[in-house]
Amino acid sequence: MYEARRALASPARTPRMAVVIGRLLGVAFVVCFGTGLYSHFLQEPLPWMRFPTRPALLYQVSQGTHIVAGIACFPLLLAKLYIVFPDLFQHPPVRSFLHLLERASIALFVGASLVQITIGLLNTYQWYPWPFPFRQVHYALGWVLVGLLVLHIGIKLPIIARFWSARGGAEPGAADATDVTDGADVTDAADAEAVRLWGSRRPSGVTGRLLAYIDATPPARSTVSRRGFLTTVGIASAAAVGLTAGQTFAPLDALNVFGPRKKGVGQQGVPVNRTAEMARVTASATAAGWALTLANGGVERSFSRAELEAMPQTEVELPIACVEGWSQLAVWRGVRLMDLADLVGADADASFRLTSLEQRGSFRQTEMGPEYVREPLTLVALELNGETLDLQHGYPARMIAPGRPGVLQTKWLSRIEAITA
Ligand code: HEM
Ligand SMILES: Nc1nc2c(c(=O)[nH]1)N[C@H]1C(S)=C(S)[C@@H](COP(=O)(O)O)O[C@H]1N2
Ligand SMILES: [Mo]
Repeated sequence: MYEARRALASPARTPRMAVVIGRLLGVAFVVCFGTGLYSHFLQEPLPWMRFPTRPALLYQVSQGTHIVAGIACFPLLLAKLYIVFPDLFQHPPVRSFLHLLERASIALFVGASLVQITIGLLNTYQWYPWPFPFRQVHYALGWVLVGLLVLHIGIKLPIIARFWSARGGAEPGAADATDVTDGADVTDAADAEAVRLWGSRRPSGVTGRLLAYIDATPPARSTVSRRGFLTTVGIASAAAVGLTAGQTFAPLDALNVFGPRKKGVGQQGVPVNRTAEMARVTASATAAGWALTLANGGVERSFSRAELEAMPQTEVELPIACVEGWSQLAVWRGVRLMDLADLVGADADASFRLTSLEQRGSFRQTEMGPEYVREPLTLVALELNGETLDLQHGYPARMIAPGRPGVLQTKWLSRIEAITA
């Protein structure tokens, strides 16, 4: 076992490097969890929850950050696994019950992390090759991962504290001692350290002395240097992030080669996720008799598109910000929702339910809290970027409100009703 570990030795495989990469990975996980929770509760709010409607770009930024930090997890997690790889083969594999628990928590942590980032990434490409519902599983795994992260930090706290700063391992006798891979000066104290930190040590006796001699000689073929390793991880992370972040952050748009959507590509310069054909609304959305029904208790009023056009119009600049991370700023024009709410005498604190012409599909009906209903930027949009709303973008009328995920920006509206508790 010791020989195997030695064969895997590399200057990049040190506790210090594990801490350096681990810190970045930890930050990325926490950022993903925080922004993920925000996205979750926007879509499934607890009854008392209210959300900020400004800045209007809030969700675009938070979900864009989720995807960017999520994508950065790929190179970082691979780097981390590379660093601790020899440590995954400890001998004996299980030393005690506590050790078994520690090993099991690591196995679960690694496995769950890989599943989480993989299904997340595939989801952004709208590829669902698994038989379980993505959101529920991704949400549950988020909690599992945060729990395991806390446990992991707790267990590794001595190493983390010791190697937190660059000078940490460099105290006399400590640096080489803890660095199982560095060869030179491996003493018995060093072995003890190696066991404590990495859980493996040299055998005793003649073999041990022989290995000590080999240890003292630098490895024949030089493996990855620390600097080389960090540079590689840095370039990989920058590439993964830089080549996709443009789907959210406009200045990077030119570099967006891997993101599933491009800014400006689609009808009226805005990408389309689900088309009218997919939603099977082509006939109903273009029917001459279309009308939008506003309801509040027993009060109901219907408006044709011409009647909506005759009402006071407002122009706003708001993004479509998809849960999958892409977003697109656009100019919308239409009737303020609060004006329509007043026409049916809705209470100021009433929530609304929006229903699409779509007959099936998870976005057929959505709900909206009073903070969005009473927000002057919230429109029943009739125009997009200076033209009549394209059928693909929700003609005859669609919802557009600030700070909400794209899934809640209901297209092909048919009915808007106050929810009476
Ligand atoms: C440790 C890493 C991650 C954590 C802790 C995490 C956590 C979460 C959470 C809690 C949600 C909310 C789920 C819900 O609405 O119920 C979420 C949503 C989402 N995450 Fe992650 N995530 C991680 C990594 C990733 C990665 C790597 C990607 C893609 C590159 C990704 C893509 C998504 C997407 C697309 C959603 C929106 C789902 C939807 O509303 O339909 N996540 N994430
Ligand atoms: N009725 C209905 N509205 C919908 C959807 C849908 O499938 N059906 N898709 C939503 C999603 S996921 C997004 S991101 C936005 C995209 O709006 P766009 O196609 O105008 O860009 O519409 C939302 N509104
Ligand atoms: Mo979306």
